[in-house]
Amino acid sequence: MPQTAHSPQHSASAPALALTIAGSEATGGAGAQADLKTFQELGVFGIVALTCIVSFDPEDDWNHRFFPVPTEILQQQLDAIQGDYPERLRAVKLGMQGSPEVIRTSAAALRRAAWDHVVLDPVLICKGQEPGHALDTDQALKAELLPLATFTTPNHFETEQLSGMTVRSVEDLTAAARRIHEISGAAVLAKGGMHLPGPDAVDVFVDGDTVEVLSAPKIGQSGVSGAGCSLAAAVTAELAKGATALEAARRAKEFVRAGIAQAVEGRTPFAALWQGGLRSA
Ligand code: PXL
Repeated sequence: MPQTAHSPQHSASAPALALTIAGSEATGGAGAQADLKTFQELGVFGIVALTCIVSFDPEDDWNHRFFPVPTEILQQQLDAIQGDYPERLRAVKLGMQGSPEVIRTSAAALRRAAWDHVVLDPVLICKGQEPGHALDTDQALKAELLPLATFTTPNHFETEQLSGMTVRSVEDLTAAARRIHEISGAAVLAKGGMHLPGPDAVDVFVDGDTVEVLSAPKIGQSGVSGAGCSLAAAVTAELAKGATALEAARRAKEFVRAGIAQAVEGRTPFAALWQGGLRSA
């Protein structure tokens, strides 16, 4: 390969790198847009391989319209990225995959390289997808991606699905997070969000013998778009910079709390998290 003026030395202040393999969400609340903004905000050089394009439909109650990126095109993106940074890229986040074929393509790319951190946001359903199709996607995600994850961030629904347990309390959430940790070997940050009763938004972190309940007052009455994506992206960014899994979970929760407090209102039913929340907190 030809040497260029800027290879092969990297300055000591060069940023850490992080890749997200995720979908586009056009209004800028969720998906790859949220991931990239989060990476940038936390001082990490962000890279995207796009899996699908989601556009909410203003004429149909903002339901999701979903267009999958053909797997050859995802492969081309991954080839470019992995060819460019064969050694430096050690942290990846997996967001919405959307189909079993995309999951297999992502899993194969992950197996081709050595990773320090594989953060799985196990996005299981997206409105606008066929239920049968979504079930295949769920099974492929469990079979192909969960075993590769070093950290996973399931929401309430995904925690129930992945653990096979019902979650109605913090104790249930803890038991389910432990189960997912046993199945996957990954650090687990299971999110109660707005789904558990009480004044606080409670998440449970489980890794080996460490169990920590992370709690912060709920803000508003409904969820905010991009909260799950930004949380997992913030975990990925902090891990890429060298944080421990527990430190990454704590900082990510703080990042998301500040972003929800200053969410951006539009016409969709959910406001969008502002990734700059900590700057003006
Ligand atoms: O929040 C889950 C999510 C992830 N990725 C994309 C999305 C959504 C939800 O709308 O559109 C691309």
